[in-house]
Amino acid sequence: PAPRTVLLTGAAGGLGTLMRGLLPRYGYELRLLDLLPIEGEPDAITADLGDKEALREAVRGVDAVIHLAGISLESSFDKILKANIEGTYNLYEAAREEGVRRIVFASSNHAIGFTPRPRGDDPLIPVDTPRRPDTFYGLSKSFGEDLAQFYWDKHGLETVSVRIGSCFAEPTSVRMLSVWMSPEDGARLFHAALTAEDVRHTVVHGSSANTRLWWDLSTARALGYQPQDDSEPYAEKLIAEQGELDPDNPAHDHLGGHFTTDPPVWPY
Ligand code: NAI
Ligand code: 15L
Repeated sequence: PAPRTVLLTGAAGGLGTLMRGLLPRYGYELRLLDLLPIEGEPDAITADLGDKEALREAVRGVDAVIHLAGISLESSFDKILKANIEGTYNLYEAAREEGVRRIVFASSNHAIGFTPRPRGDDPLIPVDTPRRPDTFYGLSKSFGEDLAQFYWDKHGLETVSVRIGSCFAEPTSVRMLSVWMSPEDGARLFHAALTAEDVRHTVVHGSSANTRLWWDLSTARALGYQPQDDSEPYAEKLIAEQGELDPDNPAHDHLGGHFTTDPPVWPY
């Protein structure tokens, strides 16, 4: 049967807030969890991903989990280790122990951020491109994808790892024209990831059907995802404000953009 009760971790965050608004339309009953309390949501679970007992209780009885919680930008290795690496492990262990069948994992384009962006007639970046994390943050997403594969192979716990591009109300940079996922397409993709059959561990690229697309959406489409949006209407204004991508700027030359060139956050 299709999942109905879904635990949404990171529900207080930007994407979590968007999905709290959009996913109930698909018939899901959401259980919310975040480190931070959520205004107007007295039933939300306020817990840290480090709290194993709280996680076990949070996943008990749900059909699936959408795992968004964690640090969503570059940070120090220690912080990423705790929230994203140990935290995601704790969530998978809780799900395994409680018999949850499926997790939708918020991976990121930054797991493959050092992949050169396609130019001209270059082929789109395939989903099986070697991982090339651009930050400790991207490394934690690469770990999460491996963890997901391991929990499928070892324990039969299914995951769809969604390498999200940029899911915001609107694209705000020229790079985002290529990786933008509209919130509505985000909800369509999460719904497909929750309901497709026999996903084992599937990795998908998460964006709208952008005219300037850099990556291949075929594994997402194979889940039943049919993107409806395109960033192109935003192109003229963004290019007028910011200029075209500069082929001599290394930050413009890779999928991960400025994440590839920003200095690391110290201390390691
Ligand atoms: P966000 O930073 O707005 O939200 C993350 C949420 O996780 C926050 O509410 C925070 O309180 C919570 N959180 C952090 N550490 C936690 C912990 N130890 N225990 C419990 N909760 C914790 O980030 P956003 O943009 O909403 O992203 C959500 C997820 O999607 C993140 O995993 C991010 O890496 C991923 N992602 C998002 C993209 C986007 O375009 N928004 C792009 C690629 C990936
Ligand atoms: C991410 O992984 C971040 O979580 C998000 O805040 C954006 O920076 C996005 O990637 C992006 O690459 O635009």
